Amino acid sequence: MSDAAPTPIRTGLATLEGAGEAEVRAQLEEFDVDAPLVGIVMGSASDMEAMEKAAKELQDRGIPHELRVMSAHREADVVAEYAKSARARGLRAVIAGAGISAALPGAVAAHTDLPVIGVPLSGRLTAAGGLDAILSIVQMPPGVPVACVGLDNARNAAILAAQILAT
Ligand code: AIR
Repeated sequence: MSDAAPTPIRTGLATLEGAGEAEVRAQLEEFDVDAPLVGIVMGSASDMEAMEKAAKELQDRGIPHELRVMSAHREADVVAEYAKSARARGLRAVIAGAGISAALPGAVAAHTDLPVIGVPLSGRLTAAGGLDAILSIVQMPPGVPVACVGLDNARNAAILAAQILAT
């Protein structure tokens, strides 16, 4: 073992030793390490069972996330506000699941430049076994893309979000 003094902990703010330590610790505490990096949104509470699989995958990977219900059609203003503030709140990607006329991923993408991953959902109201939601999500206009995973495959959306965070 060396007798040398231990190397002080360096942070992006200062060196954690001596006179400034209390201030540096106070600043470090302002960083919320549990702040969500991925937002999971869905058009209805009836989508929760399918979309919870994304949350579980992120949970298993230790990626902080949040889960919200908001409909692109029933609560358009809520969706717009959520998307507009997403980057400033620290989110790095948004997973959006919806069924039937599944506008939610596109509505989110309209208001943020964060990557948006759509999850088309088959539900009790679906036409053509989920093809309605698939086409609603995939057929975005040029310049406003969303990614799209397979029908009801929220877990894949979470894996893709994790890959985006790792780039
Ligand atoms: N939805 C809700 N607002 C817009 C759309 N497309 C979708 C939900 C859900 C389906 O409508 O994502 O898959 C049925 O919703 P609910 O609330 O009637 O069960």
